[in-house]
Amino acid sequence: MWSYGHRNIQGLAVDPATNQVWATEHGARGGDEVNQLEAGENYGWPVATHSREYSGGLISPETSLPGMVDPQVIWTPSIAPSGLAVYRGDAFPDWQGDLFAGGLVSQDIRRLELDAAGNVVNEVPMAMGQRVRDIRQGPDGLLYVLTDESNGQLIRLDPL
Ligand SMILES: [Ca+2]
Repeated sequence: MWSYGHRNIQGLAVDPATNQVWATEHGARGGDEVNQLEAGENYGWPVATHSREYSGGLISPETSLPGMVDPQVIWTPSIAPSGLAVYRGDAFPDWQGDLFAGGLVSQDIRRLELDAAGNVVNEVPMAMGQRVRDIRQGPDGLLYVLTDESNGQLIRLDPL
């Protein structure tokens, strides 16, 4: 076991430039998370969480506890994160090192900007109008998005 206290990891990506591992996970009602994963750490579930039961009841009164790692991003209401990518291509210089998280319920992609220390400092939604199942960087440095509708699509993001 490498890390624990996860509820339901849906996106997992390694930054090839830093070897930092990132993961997105679903809460129940609210409390979806982006976590910066380190070996041996506890990420809190189910004793430290911003999520509630689907009925609305408390899962835990604690949102943060000593010895456990807080999420870098909390999504309440849930976006239902899916695939995750760390962008290290040449096609979008402004997005170098950013994280891209698909959203099933939010029907968008969340672009997460990091500071020099590697912490998430800004979030920019990119509306897709469809449930986003996965996002990956292609060998051409472009971004490819899979959608999840009955008429699902593979969409390539090109620079303007
Ligand atoms: Ca957590």
